[in-house]
Amino acid sequence: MEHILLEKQVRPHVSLIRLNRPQQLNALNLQLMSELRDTIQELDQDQDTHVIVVTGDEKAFAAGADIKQMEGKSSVDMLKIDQFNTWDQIRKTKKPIIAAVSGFALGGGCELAMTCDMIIASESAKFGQPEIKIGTMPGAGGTQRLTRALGKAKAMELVLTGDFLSAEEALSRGLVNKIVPVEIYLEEAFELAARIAAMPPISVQLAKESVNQAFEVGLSQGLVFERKNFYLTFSTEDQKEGMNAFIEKRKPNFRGK
Ligand code: DAK
Repeated sequence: MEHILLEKQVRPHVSLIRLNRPQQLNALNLQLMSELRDTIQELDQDQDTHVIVVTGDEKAFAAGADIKQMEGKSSVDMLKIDQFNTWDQIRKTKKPIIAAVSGFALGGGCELAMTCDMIIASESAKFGQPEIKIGTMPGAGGTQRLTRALGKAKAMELVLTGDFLSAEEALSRGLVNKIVPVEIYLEEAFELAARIAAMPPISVQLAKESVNQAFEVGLSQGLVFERKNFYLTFSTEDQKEGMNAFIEKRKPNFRGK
Protein backbone atom coordinates (compact mmCIF):
# COMPACT_ATOMS: atom_id res chain seq x y z
CA MET A 1 0.00 0.00 0.00
CA GLU A 2 1.47 3.32 -1.06
CA HIS A 3 -1.24 5.84 -0.22
CA ILE A 4 -2.99 4.13 2.68
CA LEU A 5 -1.72 3.49 6.21
CA LEU A 6 -3.46 0.83 8.25
CA GLU A 7 -3.28 0.55 12.02
CA LYS A 8 -5.21 -2.20 13.74
CA GLN A 9 -6.43 -2.18 17.35
CA VAL A 10 -6.06 1.57 17.96
CA ARG A 11 -8.74 0.70 20.51
CA PRO A 12 -10.13 -2.78 21.18
CA HIS A 13 -11.66 -3.98 17.87
CA VAL A 14 -11.13 -0.60 16.19
CA SER A 15 -8.94 -0.21 13.09
CA LEU A 16 -7.66 3.05 11.60
CA ILE A 17 -7.17 3.78 7.92
CA ARG A 18 -5.22 6.93 7.09
CA LEU A 19 -5.32 8.48 3.62
CA ASN A 20 -1.69 9.30 2.98
CA ARG A 21 -0.92 11.72 0.15
CA PRO A 22 -0.27 14.76 2.34
CA GLN A 23 1.56 16.77 -0.35
CA GLN A 24 -1.56 16.60 -2.55
CA LEU A 25 -3.99 17.20 0.33
CA ASN A 26 -4.88 13.50 0.11
CA ALA A 27 -6.38 13.93 -3.36
CA LEU A 28 -8.11 10.67 -4.20
CA ASN A 29 -6.28 9.21 -7.19
CA LEU A 30 -7.25 5.83 -8.63
CA GLN A 31 -4.53 3.98 -6.76
CA LEU A 32 -5.51 5.49 -3.41
CA MET A 33 -9.17 4.59 -4.00
CA SER A 34 -8.28 1.00 -4.95
CA GLU A 35 -6.07 0.64 -1.90
CA LEU A 36 -8.81 2.13 0.28
CA ARG A 37 -11.39 -0.27 -1.14
CA ASP A 38 -9.08 -3.28 -0.66
CA THR A 39 -8.24 -2.28 2.92
CA ILE A 40 -11.86 -1.69 3.86
CA GLN A 41 -12.87 -5.03 2.36
CA GLU A 42 -10.08 -6.76 4.27
CA LEU A 43 -11.24 -5.14 7.53
CA ASP A 44 -14.87 -6.00 6.80
CA GLN A 45 -13.77 -9.67 6.86
CA ASP A 46 -11.42 -9.28 9.82
CA GLN A 47 -12.89 -10.87 12.97
CA ASP A 48 -10.88 -8.58 15.25
CA THR A 49 -12.20 -5.39 13.66
CA HIS A 50 -15.70 -4.25 14.60
CA VAL A 51 -15.46 -0.58 13.65
CA ILE A 52 -13.32 1.25 11.08
CA VAL A 53 -12.10 4.85 11.39
CA VAL A 54 -11.02 6.64 8.20
CA THR A 55 -8.99 9.83 8.44
CA GLY A 56 -6.60 12.08 6.54
CA ASP A 57 -4.40 14.57 8.34
CA GLU A 58 -4.97 17.89 10.10
CA LYS A 59 -4.84 19.95 6.90
CA ALA A 60 -7.04 17.74 4.75
CA PHE A 61 -9.30 14.76 5.02
CA ALA A 62 -9.22 14.80 1.20
CA ALA A 63 -9.39 17.74 -1.23
CA GLY A 64 -11.28 15.71 -3.80
CA ALA A 65 -10.58 13.31 -6.61
CA ASP A 66 -7.21 13.90 -8.28
CA ILE A 67 -7.86 16.69 -10.78
CA LYS A 68 -4.51 16.13 -12.49
CA GLN A 69 -5.43 12.50 -13.14
CA MET A 70 -8.94 13.33 -14.42
CA GLU A 71 -8.19 16.43 -16.46
CA GLY A 72 -7.56 14.88 -19.88
CA LYS A 73 -10.13 12.10 -19.67
CA SER A 74 -13.12 11.66 -21.99
CA SER A 75 -16.54 10.36 -20.90
CA VAL A 76 -15.62 7.01 -22.42
CA ASP A 77 -12.33 6.92 -20.49
CA MET A 78 -14.25 7.62 -17.26
CA LEU A 79 -16.77 4.94 -18.11
CA LYS A 80 -14.06 2.38 -18.82
CA ILE A 81 -12.19 3.16 -15.60
CA ASP A 82 -15.49 2.48 -13.80
CA GLN A 83 -14.55 4.15 -10.53
CA PHE A 84 -18.15 3.84 -9.44
CA ASN A 85 -17.61 0.16 -8.86
CA THR A 86 -14.90 0.98 -6.30
CA TRP A 87 -17.13 3.53 -4.55
CA ASP A 88 -20.08 1.11 -4.55
CA GLN A 89 -17.96 -1.56 -2.91
CA ILE A 90 -16.98 0.87 -0.15
CA ARG A 91 -20.62 1.85 0.29
CA LYS A 92 -21.53 -1.81 0.86
CA THR A 93 -19.24 -2.25 3.87
CA LYS A 94 -21.12 -4.07 6.63
CA LYS A 95 -19.17 -2.70 9.57
CA PRO A 96 -19.62 0.89 10.74
CA ILE A 97 -17.15 3.41 9.35
CA ILE A 98 -16.46 6.70 11.13
CA ALA A 99 -14.83 9.53 9.19
CA ALA A 100 -12.51 11.67 11.33
CA VAL A 101 -12.34 14.90 9.35
CA SER A 102 -9.99 17.83 9.77
CA GLY A 103 -9.33 20.57 7.21
CA PHE A 104 -10.60 20.14 3.67
CA ALA A 105 -13.26 17.56 2.82
CA LEU A 106 -14.04 18.67 -0.71
CA GLY A 107 -15.56 17.08 -3.79
CA GLY A 108 -14.83 13.35 -3.62
CA GLY A 109 -13.43 13.98 -0.11
CA CYS A 110 -16.79 15.28 1.09
CA GLU A 111 -18.50 12.41 -0.73
CA LEU A 112 -16.20 9.90 0.91
CA ALA A 113 -16.92 11.36 4.37
CA MET A 114 -20.66 11.18 3.63
CA THR A 115 -20.31 7.58 2.42
CA CYS A 116 -19.07 6.77 5.93
CA ASP A 117 -21.69 6.24 8.64
CA MET A 118 -20.75 9.04 11.01
CA ILE A 119 -18.46 12.06 10.93
CA ILE A 120 -16.39 13.46 13.77
CA ALA A 121 -14.95 16.81 12.68
CA SER A 122 -12.27 19.11 13.96
CA GLU A 123 -13.10 22.81 14.31
CA SER A 124 -11.08 23.46 11.15
CA ALA A 125 -13.10 21.10 8.95
CA LYS A 126 -14.48 22.57 5.72
CA PHE A 127 -16.96 20.64 3.63
CA GLY A 128 -17.86 21.40 0.05
CA GLN A 129 -18.61 20.23 -3.46
CA PRO A 130 -16.54 22.66 -5.54
CA GLU A 131 -16.63 20.57 -8.75
CA ILE A 132 -18.71 23.27 -10.45
CA LYS A 133 -15.68 25.59 -10.32
CA ILE A 134 -13.66 23.17 -12.44
CA GLY A 135 -16.35 22.61 -15.05
CA THR A 136 -18.05 19.52 -13.76
CA MET A 137 -20.39 18.51 -10.92
CA PRO A 138 -20.45 15.99 -8.06
CA GLY A 139 -20.33 12.40 -9.32
CA ALA A 140 -19.96 10.18 -6.27
CA GLY A 141 -23.14 10.98 -4.39
CA GLY A 142 -22.67 14.66 -3.52
CA THR A 143 -25.94 15.91 -4.97
CA GLN A 144 -27.86 13.10 -3.25
CA ARG A 145 -26.24 12.73 0.16
CA LEU A 146 -25.65 16.44 0.76
CA THR A 147 -29.29 17.16 -0.14
CA ARG A 148 -30.53 14.49 2.25
CA ALA A 149 -28.27 15.82 5.00
CA LEU A 150 -28.70 19.59 4.57
CA GLY A 151 -32.01 19.97 2.76
CA LYS A 152 -32.50 21.25 -0.76
CA ALA A 153 -31.82 24.96 -0.35
CA LYS A 154 -28.39 24.72 1.28
CA ALA A 155 -27.26 21.73 -0.79
CA MET A 156 -28.25 23.52 -3.97
CA GLU A 157 -26.31 26.61 -2.88
CA LEU A 158 -23.16 24.63 -2.11
CA VAL A 159 -23.29 22.52 -5.28
CA LEU A 160 -23.96 25.52 -7.55
CA THR A 161 -21.48 27.96 -5.97
CA GLY A 162 -18.76 25.59 -4.75
CA ASP A 163 -18.76 27.43 -1.40
CA PHE A 164 -17.48 25.64 1.68
CA LEU A 165 -19.52 24.74 4.75
CA SER A 166 -17.82 25.39 8.10
CA ALA A 167 -17.63 22.74 10.79
CA GLU A 168 -20.06 24.78 12.95
CA GLU A 169 -22.62 24.92 10.17
CA ALA A 170 -22.10 21.27 9.31
CA LEU A 171 -22.88 20.43 12.93
CA SER A 172 -25.92 22.65 13.21
CA ARG A 173 -27.33 21.13 10.01
CA GLY A 174 -26.71 17.53 11.04
CA LEU A 175 -24.00 16.65 8.53
CA VAL A 176 -21.55 15.76 11.30
CA ASN A 177 -21.97 14.11 14.69
CA LYS A 178 -19.66 16.31 16.70
CA ILE A 179 -16.97 18.96 16.38
CA VAL A 180 -14.02 19.11 18.72
CA PRO A 181 -10.67 20.96 18.82
CA VAL A 182 -8.20 19.80 16.18
CA GLU A 183 -5.89 18.31 18.83
CA ILE A 184 -8.46 15.69 19.80
CA TYR A 185 -10.61 14.95 16.76
CA LEU A 186 -8.98 11.60 16.11
CA GLU A 187 -9.16 10.66 19.78
CA GLU A 188 -12.85 11.60 19.79
CA ALA A 189 -13.46 9.37 16.75
CA PHE A 190 -11.65 6.51 18.52
CA GLU A 191 -13.84 6.99 21.61
CA LEU A 192 -17.03 6.78 19.58
CA ALA A 193 -15.66 3.81 17.64
CA ALA A 194 -14.67 2.01 20.85
CA ARG A 195 -18.15 2.43 22.32
CA ILE A 196 -19.73 0.93 19.20
CA ALA A 197 -17.05 -1.78 19.00
CA ALA A 198 -18.08 -2.94 22.50
CA MET A 199 -21.65 -3.60 21.30
CA PRO A 200 -22.77 -6.97 19.88
CA PRO A 201 -21.29 -6.88 16.36
CA ILE A 202 -24.03 -8.77 14.53
CA SER A 203 -26.73 -6.49 15.93
CA VAL A 204 -24.56 -3.48 15.07
CA GLN A 205 -24.33 -4.60 11.44
CA LEU A 206 -28.04 -5.34 11.20
CA ALA A 207 -28.89 -1.98 12.75
CA LYS A 208 -26.53 -0.14 10.39
CA GLU A 209 -28.11 -1.88 7.43
CA SER A 210 -31.58 -0.95 8.70
CA VAL A 211 -30.76 2.74 9.23
CA ASN A 212 -29.33 2.88 5.71
CA GLN A 213 -32.56 1.42 4.33
CA ALA A 214 -34.28 4.63 5.43
CA PHE A 215 -32.46 6.31 2.53
CA GLU A 216 -33.43 3.68 -0.02
CA VAL A 217 -37.11 2.81 0.46
CA GLY A 218 -40.45 4.20 1.67
CA LEU A 219 -41.57 3.91 5.32
CA SER A 220 -43.69 0.75 5.01
CA GLN A 221 -40.94 -1.15 3.22
CA GLY A 222 -38.36 0.22 5.64
CA LEU A 223 -40.39 -0.97 8.62
CA VAL A 224 -40.68 -4.47 7.12
CA PHE A 225 -36.92 -4.52 6.55
CA GLU A 226 -36.28 -3.37 10.12
CA ARG A 227 -38.64 -5.98 11.54
CA LYS A 228 -36.84 -8.82 9.76
CA ASN A 229 -33.46 -7.69 11.05
CA PHE A 230 -34.98 -7.31 14.52
CA TYR A 231 -36.21 -10.94 14.43
CA LEU A 232 -32.78 -12.01 13.23
CA THR A 233 -31.07 -10.59 16.33
CA PHE A 234 -33.05 -13.14 18.38
CA SER A 235 -31.11 -15.97 16.79
CA THR A 236 -27.81 -14.58 18.08
CA GLU A 237 -26.15 -15.72 21.31
CA ASP A 238 -25.38 -12.08 22.02
CA GLN A 239 -29.10 -11.25 22.32
CA LYS A 240 -29.45 -13.96 25.01
CA GLU A 241 -26.28 -12.75 26.70
CA GLY A 242 -27.36 -9.09 26.59
CA MET A 243 -30.78 -9.73 28.08
CA ASN A 244 -29.50 -12.21 30.69
CA ALA A 245 -26.78 -9.79 31.74
CA PHE A 246 -29.40 -7.08 32.23
CA ILE A 247 -31.55 -9.39 34.37
CA GLU A 248 -28.55 -10.63 36.37
CA LYS A 249 -27.33 -7.04 36.83
CA ARG A 250 -23.88 -7.65 35.31
CA LYS A 251 -21.95 -6.43 32.27
CA PRO A 252 -22.62 -8.44 29.11
CA ASN A 253 -19.86 -10.40 27.46
CA PHE A 254 -20.65 -10.17 23.77
CA ARG A 255 -18.89 -12.66 21.52
CA GLY A 256 -20.18 -11.84 18.06
CA LYS A 257 -22.21 -15.03 17.81
N1 DAK B 1 -6.42 17.06 -7.14
C1 DAK B 1 -5.09 17.09 -7.36
N2 DAK B 1 -4.22 17.83 -6.64
C2 DAK B 1 -4.72 18.58 -5.66
C3 DAK B 1 -6.11 18.61 -5.36
C4 DAK B 1 -6.98 17.79 -6.14
N3 DAK B 1 -8.29 17.71 -5.92
N4 DAK B 1 -6.30 19.47 -4.33
C5 DAK B 1 -5.08 19.93 -4.00
N5 DAK B 1 -4.13 19.40 -4.80
C6 DAK B 1 -2.69 19.65 -4.77
C7 DAK B 1 -2.36 21.01 -5.38
O1 DAK B 1 -2.29 20.91 -6.80
C8 DAK B 1 -1.01 21.28 -4.75
O2 DAK B 1 -0.04 20.52 -5.41
P1 DAK B 1 1.34 21.19 -5.94
O3 DAK B 1 0.95 22.32 -6.79
O4 DAK B 1 2.03 21.59 -4.65
O5 DAK B 1 2.02 20.07 -6.65
C9 DAK B 1 -1.16 20.70 -3.36
O6 DAK B 1 -2.24 19.76 -3.44
C10 DAK B 1 -1.53 21.75 -2.31
O7 DAK B 1 -2.68 22.44 -2.77
P2 DAK B 1 -2.76 24.05 -2.83
O8 DAK B 1 -1.42 24.65 -3.04
O9 DAK B 1 -3.82 24.38 -3.77
O10 DAK B 1 -3.21 24.35 -1.31
P3 DAK B 1 -4.05 25.57 -0.79
O11 DAK B 1 -4.00 25.46 0.70
O12 DAK B 1 -3.60 26.86 -1.41
O13 DAK B 1 -5.54 25.34 -1.29
C11 DAK B 1 -7.53 23.99 -1.64
C12 DAK B 1 -6.27 24.25 -0.77
C13 DAK B 1 -8.19 22.71 -1.12
C14 DAK B 1 -8.52 25.14 -1.49
C15 DAK B 1 -7.13 23.84 -3.13
O14 DAK B 1 -6.04 22.90 -3.21
C16 DAK B 1 -8.24 23.35 -4.01
O15 DAK B 1 -9.13 24.11 -4.39
N6 DAK B 1 -8.19 22.07 -4.38
C17 DAK B 1 -9.13 21.48 -5.31
C18 DAK B 1 -10.47 21.23 -4.65
C19 DAK B 1 -11.46 20.65 -5.64
O16 DAK B 1 -11.81 21.28 -6.66
N7 DAK B 1 -11.96 19.44 -5.32
C20 DAK B 1 -12.88 18.75 -6.20
C21 DAK B 1 -12.14 17.91 -7.20
S1 DAK B 1 -13.21 17.04 -8.32
C22 DAK B 1 -15.86 9.93 -9.22
C23 DAK B 1 -15.77 10.03 -7.87
C24 DAK B 1 -15.47 11.25 -7.29
C25 DAK B 1 -15.22 12.35 -8.10
C26 DAK B 1 -15.30 12.24 -9.44
C27 DAK B 1 -15.63 11.00 -10.02
N8 DAK B 1 -16.22 8.65 -9.84
C28 DAK B 1 -16.64 7.56 -8.96
C29 DAK B 1 -16.14 8.49 -11.19
C30 DAK B 1 -14.84 13.59 -7.46
C31 DAK B 1 -14.44 14.67 -8.13
C32 DAK B 1 -13.75 15.73 -7.39
O17 DAK B 1 -13.53 15.66 -6.22
